[in-house]
Amino acid sequence: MNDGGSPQDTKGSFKDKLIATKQRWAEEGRLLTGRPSHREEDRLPPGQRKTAAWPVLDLGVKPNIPLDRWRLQVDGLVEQPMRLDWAAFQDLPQTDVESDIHCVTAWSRFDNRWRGVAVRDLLARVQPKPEARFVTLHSYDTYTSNLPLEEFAVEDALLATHWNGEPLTLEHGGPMRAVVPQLYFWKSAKWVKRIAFHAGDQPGFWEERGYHNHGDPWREQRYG
Ligand SMILES: Nc1nc2c(c(=O)[nH]1)N[C@H]1C(S)=C(S)[C@@H](COP(=O)(O)O)O[C@H]1N2
Ligand SMILES: [Mo]
Repeated sequence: MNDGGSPQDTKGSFKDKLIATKQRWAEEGRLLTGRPSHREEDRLPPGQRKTAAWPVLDLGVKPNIPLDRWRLQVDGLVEQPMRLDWAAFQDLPQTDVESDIHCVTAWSRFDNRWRGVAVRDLLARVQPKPEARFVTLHSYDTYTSNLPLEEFAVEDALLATHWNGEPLTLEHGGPMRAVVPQLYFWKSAKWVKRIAFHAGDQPGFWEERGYHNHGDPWREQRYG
């Protein structure tokens, strides 16, 4: 007799259960493939929200330096001070890195592809002296920012000339800006003209105006 215990019915009911279970897993998001190793909220520092746009923040001045007049000076407590023109700067090794931007005004922008000169390659050339512990970045718009040398020396800190495959636009700091991704973005000076190494710390533009001297987004060091 062919009743509900037949192999075909058993097979049919087993499949129904499997489908129902898998459907429940899908609703719960289980067994997802292609999931990043970290969840998005793990990449978002406290109090930040993700944006797809890239806002522009500056002091109201966008210094337009023609490349033939552009210079980068690196001085202070270094063994080999340097003054580079654009061609000499281009001759330094070029590095590609990807990093997230965290601005103190609470937006974060993920997955920025930067190209430029790795800070580490610059440090290898100028050789900071043992007493050098802090760095001040000076910009063509008179902006300054300060940071500990060990924060500047991280592996993915860059003197960036390109973003997502294109030359940096003027409004975002072109022709060259610093990118120090593990600190709030105000530390990443745009239009850099001088990098100075010091034994003591000197607060920069925003650090003198109520912003935190260190600026670690993961510890929410916004104001200080
Ligand atoms: N030279 C210079 N660099 C600067 C600034 C500035 O006003 N001048 N603003 C800082 C601030 S507050 C932020 S959030 C970022 C903004 O960079 P963006 O305009 O490319 O987003 O640049 C930082 N670097
Ligand atoms: Mo900012």
